[in-house]
Amino acid sequence: MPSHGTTGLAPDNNRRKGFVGMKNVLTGMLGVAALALTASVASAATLDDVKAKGFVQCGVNTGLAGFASPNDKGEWAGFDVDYCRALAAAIFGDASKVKYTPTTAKERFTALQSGEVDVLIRNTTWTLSRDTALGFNFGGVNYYDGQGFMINAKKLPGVNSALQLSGASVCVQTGTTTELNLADYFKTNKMEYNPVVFEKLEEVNAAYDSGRCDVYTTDQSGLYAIRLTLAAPDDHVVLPEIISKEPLGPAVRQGDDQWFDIVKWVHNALLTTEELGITQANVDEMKANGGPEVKRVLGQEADSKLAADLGLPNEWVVNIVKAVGNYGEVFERNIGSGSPLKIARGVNALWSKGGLQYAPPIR
Ligand SMILES: N[C@@H](CCC(=O)N[C@@H](CS)C(=O)NCC(=O)O)C(=O)O
Repeated sequence: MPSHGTTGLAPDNNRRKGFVGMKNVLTGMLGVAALALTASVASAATLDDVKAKGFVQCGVNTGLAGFASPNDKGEWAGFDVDYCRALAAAIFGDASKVKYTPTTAKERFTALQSGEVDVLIRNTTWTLSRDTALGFNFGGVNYYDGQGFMINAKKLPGVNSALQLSGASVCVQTGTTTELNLADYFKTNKMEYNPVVFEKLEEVNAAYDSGRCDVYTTDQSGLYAIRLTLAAPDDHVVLPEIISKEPLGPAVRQGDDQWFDIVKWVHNALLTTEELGITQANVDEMKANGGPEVKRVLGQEADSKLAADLGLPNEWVVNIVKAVGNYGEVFERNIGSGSPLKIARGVNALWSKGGLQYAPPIR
């Protein structure tokens, strides 16, 4: 595990790029002056930095099945991991050019602020304070989620609603919106609870599985992933209440619009290709024979500057789809019908199919 500082330095004072590039020049200068200078030097360099080192450093979970966890071969895999891979494919035409930094809920923001990671793609909820005080920008919502509760039905046989949980002990991970929503929900409903709080995911899971708490609360997607890892998954049920909005998405540091645009448009490209029926299997055929919109999206329009203006090679979308497929393919393979999680598309369906996923036009 990497260690992260806990100083919570303001992001503008804390960028690695500036420190590396200016290190020698600044030797001997006062620390305060150095920090002020690096703030301006650092602001627009993530793409250059990524290209120079030859890979994207992606902040992910420490291990959440379906979203980001090492597979049998020890390779990182999952829905969020495929977003990291899509980003690398867009930049380098090679999805393997990613290095992963596993982060707990608490560590993740320092990892992004400090420049240890270039992007955080780790079931992170887009909130106002993360967008402002923490200094981030969110490149869209790759998964619309909401917080839920899971109980052991054998232990609590009569419980079928969260409103019956007064007095329960509740396992929760610190550094999350989960912890805050939990407090709001019990207060609003005038119920008591006993929070059992841990920093590491495996500690929360072990505490719940051993019966140390009555309830597990986190994002619903997380509950489905965690249930599979319990000793007897079938004994556990997810209660029907969704108590919050958890729009999860990739986050970058403020101050680098080009990098923000790239992360945002990789997500939009995944959605757009699903909408246009461009898949991993047919992308070459679509590139050759598609209609004007398909050709434009796949970089085949004559004299197009779309990719160059983003700072990417012409076939960035082709390379994304070849590497990971479109959004629907990424979803189904990792967390949907083709995965052990079997999560329904639900609100994560495309807008044209009754869901919320909607990308602005690539033109
Ligand atoms: N979406 C929420 C919760 C995210 C979160 O960290 N959830 C936990 C529980 S599912 C998790 O992913 N832990 C994984 C880890 O620490 O590696 C947030 O952004 O605060």
